[in-house]
Amino acid sequence: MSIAIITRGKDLIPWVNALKAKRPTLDLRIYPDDTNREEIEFALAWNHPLGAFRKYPNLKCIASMGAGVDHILKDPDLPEAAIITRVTDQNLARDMAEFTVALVMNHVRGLSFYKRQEHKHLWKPKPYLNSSDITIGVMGIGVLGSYVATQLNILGFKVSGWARTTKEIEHIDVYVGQEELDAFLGTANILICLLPLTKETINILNKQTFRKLPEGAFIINVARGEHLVERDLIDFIDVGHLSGASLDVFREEPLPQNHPFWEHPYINITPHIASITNPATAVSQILENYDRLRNNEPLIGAVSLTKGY
Ligand code: OXD
Repeated sequence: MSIAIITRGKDLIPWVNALKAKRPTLDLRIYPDDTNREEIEFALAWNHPLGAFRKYPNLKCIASMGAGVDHILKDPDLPEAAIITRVTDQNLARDMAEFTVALVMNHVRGLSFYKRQEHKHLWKPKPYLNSSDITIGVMGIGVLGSYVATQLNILGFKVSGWARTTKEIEHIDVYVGQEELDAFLGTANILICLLPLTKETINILNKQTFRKLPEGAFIINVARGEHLVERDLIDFIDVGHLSGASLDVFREEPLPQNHPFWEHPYINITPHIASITNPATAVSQILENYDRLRNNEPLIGAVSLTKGY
């Protein structure tokens, strides 16, 4: 068996090195320079050219090179027989938790506020809230979201989660489904989006959602740019209902030079770096799945096509 890597615009050197270091005999092919595509049953993919999988008539597994699979599922021409997997590496959850904690603390302790004051040479302390006075709502409590929620709770925040189906997470109030969305939003002083991108969650950060948040709520989006209706965010910050946002993901990446988010005083931008898959650790799961596929065993991180994650 051989593995094909099918991507666009990704630096493949660390991936090839990590795969070769773990499995020196691996027969690795890189699209579009590969031949004999009928030999390929296992593909690694990130942001592939749509339709490319169809060129591999015997594909049995398409493994995402990250936690998200929306870039694969948006292909209308997916081979029906292929199982799709995503990286569930515990390092991704740790990195995401560290990053969201940094964003939450930046907001809670007013670091961006003081940065703006610093530019004006202003020395004006303002009162601040303690973690126990703040409720953080985490939308999406899968592998990443539940870890993030737990870490924030350890810091003393009240944390609630919103999920599609019931989940038990110690110390976290879990709200379920559309019926409990309003109740979940009603208490969230900080709303963190960690949802998978599906047809149910696209544009979920919109004016209806923002309206239900308490006055002064803060938005953190570390999931996908398509979750957010950008104009609604700006409007709700500008009228003062939201206090601001930290965004790591955007509908268009890199964020276009003339985008209003760049100049907005209450919006912090980072370039999609919340939690970056480390090839050195992710390849262990990928090679494990490669072996499992050969042995007809269930794959780790297999995605449900109906749920979309
Ligand atoms: C991912 C990402 O899905 O980097 O892994 O966004």
